[in-house]
Amino acid sequence: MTDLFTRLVVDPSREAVAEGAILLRGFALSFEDRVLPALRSVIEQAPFRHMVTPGGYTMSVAMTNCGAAGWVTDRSGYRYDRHDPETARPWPALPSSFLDLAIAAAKEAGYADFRPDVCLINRYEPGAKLSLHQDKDERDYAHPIVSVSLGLPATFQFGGPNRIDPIRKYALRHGDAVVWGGQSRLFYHGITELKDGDHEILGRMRINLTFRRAL
Ligand code: MD6
Ligand code: FE
Repeated sequence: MTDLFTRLVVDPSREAVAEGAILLRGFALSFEDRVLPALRSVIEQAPFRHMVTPGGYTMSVAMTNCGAAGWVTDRSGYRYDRHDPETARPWPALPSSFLDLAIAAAKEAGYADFRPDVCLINRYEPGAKLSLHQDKDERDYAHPIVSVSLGLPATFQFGGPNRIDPIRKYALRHGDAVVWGGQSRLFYHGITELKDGDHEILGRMRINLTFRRAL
């Protein structure tokens, strides 16, 4: 059994992004048969919606959630809410396929104890983007975040601890997973405007699942 560092050096599907952050190319592909039907069921119970930022802008990315709470934004701010504000009901539970995927990816990246309690689901249609931001609404930054890309490819921007730090770009494709924590947990990142295209399974969209331990 080779150690994590050796695997990172020799395995071309493993790419170091930053201290504590690793890109696992194609990691989600073997989960896709279970994850896609589960995703469909979550979306039926908690449909995508375009949320409004505290500054009053409607986000181009449509969002929904599953798990013990969901990430929401409105004029009063960003927060995790145990209920879907649209329906006043609890968010759908985390499907077992989602949990299995997130736990396996985190373990592969060296975070063997990661147990997510929430999953934010982002939907990008052509032209949608997510401006540079930090993920800082979670209670404990010791936990990593697992991010899974599905559908159309996107350009992921990864910066540093300050908004003005230099940015590197990574192409994220269907089935790629990014796990990040440690030193880079609060680094700025974003997604540039999605290019039009037609993915063989998901059509004209990109879906991103981000798993966190939020509560
Ligand atoms: C996206 N992802 O990939 C947006 N945040 O659509 C994120 O904002 C993100 O991928 C924290 C950790 C991983 C991520
Ligand atoms: Fe983020």
